[in-house]
Amino acid sequence: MTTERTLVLVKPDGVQRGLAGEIITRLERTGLQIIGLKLMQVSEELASQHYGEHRDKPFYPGLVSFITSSPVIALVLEGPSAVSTTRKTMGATNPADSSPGTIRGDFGVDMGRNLIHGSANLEDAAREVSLFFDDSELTDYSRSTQQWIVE
Ligand code: D4T
Repeated sequence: MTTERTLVLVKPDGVQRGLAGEIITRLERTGLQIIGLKLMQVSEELASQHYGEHRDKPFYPGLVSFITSSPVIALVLEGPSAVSTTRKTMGATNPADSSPGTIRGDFGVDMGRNLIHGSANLEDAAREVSLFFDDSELTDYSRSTQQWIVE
């Protein structure tokens, strides 16, 4: 079993609406382990690096102004299949298409206010984790519950 790391952002709408705890709880309950966490203001520069792949899309300006509009909570989660487990817990990009029981399906109705970001694949995860966190901000620790989470 391969251990993965993924970057999660509780976006400004999640923080402003007081849903950060609920969102983090849902991710934590999967069994994935939080190894980094901080409240931070995303700068224009960081936003443009993070959303570089969307630079030419019509929704890009709105994306950058939204993510820089108010603080986000950034997390690094670690565990088996961390990338896909997080994406499944989040739901589809457009909350209108997200299933009930997912974070976006339960708390969102609009594509531009989809509450949470999670890295799309392992390559993006590695890049995004190092964009948002210094190595010194990530913590290596073991949990006594781990034997009840992973065989
Ligand atoms: P993020 O990156 O926020 O986790 O979302 P996804 O990985 O699920 O989706 P994405 O990269 O394709 O889109 C990034 C971000 O842009 C917004 N968006 C997207 C939008 O406002 N209009 C659009 O048409 C699309 C495709 C929503 C998420």
